[in-house]
Amino acid sequence: MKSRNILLAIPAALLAMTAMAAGNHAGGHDGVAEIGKPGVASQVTRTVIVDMTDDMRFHSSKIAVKQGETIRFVAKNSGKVKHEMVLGTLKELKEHDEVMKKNPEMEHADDNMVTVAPGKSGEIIWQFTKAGKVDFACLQPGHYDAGMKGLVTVAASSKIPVQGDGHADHKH
Ligand SMILES: [Cu+2]
Repeated sequence: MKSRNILLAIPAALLAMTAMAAGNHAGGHDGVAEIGKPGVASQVTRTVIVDMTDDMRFHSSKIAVKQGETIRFVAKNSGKVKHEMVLGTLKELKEHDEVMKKNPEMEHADDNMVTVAPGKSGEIIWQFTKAGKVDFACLQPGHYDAGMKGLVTVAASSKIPVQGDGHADHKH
């Protein structure tokens, strides 16, 4: 698709502005603004349960949300090995997957991911600020390659203010 090339051509200055607009979360993940931002518990509009199983699948792996929605993902590990749910762009997930392969014992944690022990569940609260697609995957070594991935489709909404123009009012 041509549109991907256009995305890659966004000047660094614009990306820097986007990062600033993302506000107080200085996580250093360049793609955070693209996939949304950490959500606030009091603003959760919906809970989505995602079951993670040892056949290397998420159930469901296809999730539909509306732009502006804050979702509480409850990631349930029904398997006997560790699984995790990591939200990101496909590019970020692939890069992160490579790092995890080289450092299988690496502990990693951030607002866009949750690592879950067998039989347990964990959660991610995430606000989808931009219409489009947000990928997710399990980055335990080998799991992504085995197909443990999914997709959140974010439908455009006209009801919320335009993001990132600095004029959005802050509601509580
Ligand atoms: Cu897994």
